[in-house]
Amino acid sequence: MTTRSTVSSLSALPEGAVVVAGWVDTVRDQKAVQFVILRDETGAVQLVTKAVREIDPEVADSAGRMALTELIGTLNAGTFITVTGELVHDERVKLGGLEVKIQSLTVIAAAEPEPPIADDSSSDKRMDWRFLDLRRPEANLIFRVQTTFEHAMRCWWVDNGFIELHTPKLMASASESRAELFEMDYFETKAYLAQSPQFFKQMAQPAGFGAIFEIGPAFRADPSFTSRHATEFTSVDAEISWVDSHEDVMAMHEAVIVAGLTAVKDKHGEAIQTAFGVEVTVPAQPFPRISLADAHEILKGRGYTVPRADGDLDPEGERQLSAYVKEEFGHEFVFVTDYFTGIRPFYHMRHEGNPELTNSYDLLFNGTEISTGAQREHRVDVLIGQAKDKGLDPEELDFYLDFFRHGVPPHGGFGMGLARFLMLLLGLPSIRETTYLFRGPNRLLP
Ligand code: AMO
Repeated sequence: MTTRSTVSSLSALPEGAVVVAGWVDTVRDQKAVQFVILRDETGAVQLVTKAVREIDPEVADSAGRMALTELIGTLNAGTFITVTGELVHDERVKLGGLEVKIQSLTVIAAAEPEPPIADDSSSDKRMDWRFLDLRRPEANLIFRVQTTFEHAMRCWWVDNGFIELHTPKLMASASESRAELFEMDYFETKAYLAQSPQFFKQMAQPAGFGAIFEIGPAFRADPSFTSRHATEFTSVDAEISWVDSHEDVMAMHEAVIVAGLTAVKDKHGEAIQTAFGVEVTVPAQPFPRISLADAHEILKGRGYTVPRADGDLDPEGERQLSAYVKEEFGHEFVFVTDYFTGIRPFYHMRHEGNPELTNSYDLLFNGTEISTGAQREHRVDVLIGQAKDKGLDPEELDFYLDFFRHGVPPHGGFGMGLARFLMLLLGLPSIRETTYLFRGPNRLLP
């Protein structure tokens, strides 16, 4: 492996010989001197060399220096190179106060002269050339933030005795509803892509696992073209035994988010401020909680009546409610609780004594839903009744209903869209930016 110093490590190195490697950002080919801005995954550095335009027999290796000058003159932006040179610390150099004087330069893979995208290319064009788009330092930062956030959540779960699962994504039935379901041929039968790990994360409860989490893919055949929907997304899921209500799920959920955001703020707070102009806030616990019924009243008080007949919040309602919470509590998160039964899946537990309400919540972050959570119905006769109420055939759900026939603790959990979380954290316009490779109704490439 090439022994190279990453750009970000240079400032701590003494002056002297170094090898750097990366891609050419820009070349400034002046008469007497040439500058190359080299980027790698950690930053950008200025490389410099005197230009030698003709052979001078008086100067040692002037032929070699001239060949180097010519080579630099042909470098296209994007070309991957390795450079051996001399590191010099010089405060006058704007870019990081250092530069590398080039001794030799090797082209590893040349880029074609016309880059297919520019800074002002459309989002679609950038997605077509996502590997080039991802070279932008801000894009690189997004996925570093994602890594830190996931890692911190995972650490919190591991520290608290959770087991990590990888549940199958090929299923014999729908996992959320028959809407938005991808169906595929599967030998002599049909299979469906998992819309959520819902059933299998619940299965861990009668399995006696106690508390589990999973970060994995979920699929929805959703034909919409919004900034927050994808046909494949990364779902962050957790499920815990022995909950008294959805309150216990919310307490775990907010603790995990606080752990994730604390790590992100520590590690990337400054870089996020510089790149996106966003101050990362570690939210105070407990997050505000507002029942769905109260949310409607609050919105009415602000002059907004939610247009949906079923009572679910629409995107504008979510924005307005978040604005209210920000004004009243200075908080970026709000749990909207006790959703109406009509807009919740059959497996949500209903209120004791009020079957119109469920032990469930949505979590809104900076104006948009990022998560759904609930206590689950674990009493099999009640569960069958609720499935029938929703027009589902209990026979089709038999494998799932079996989970509740041989002993099961009360339990609950949540599912959260990772890309949505990052989009709202970084103030970006779409989950396309926070998904490594976005999948939508008309995007399967690259
Ligand atoms: P729900 O369907 O609300 O609940 O999904 C949970 C969260 O997943 C994200 N999400 C999506 N992200 C991108 N594109 C999509 N098409 C998409 N659909 C959903 C959102 C959403 O809030 N099984 C339940 C969770 C549970 O109760 O544990 C579920 O999947 O951020």
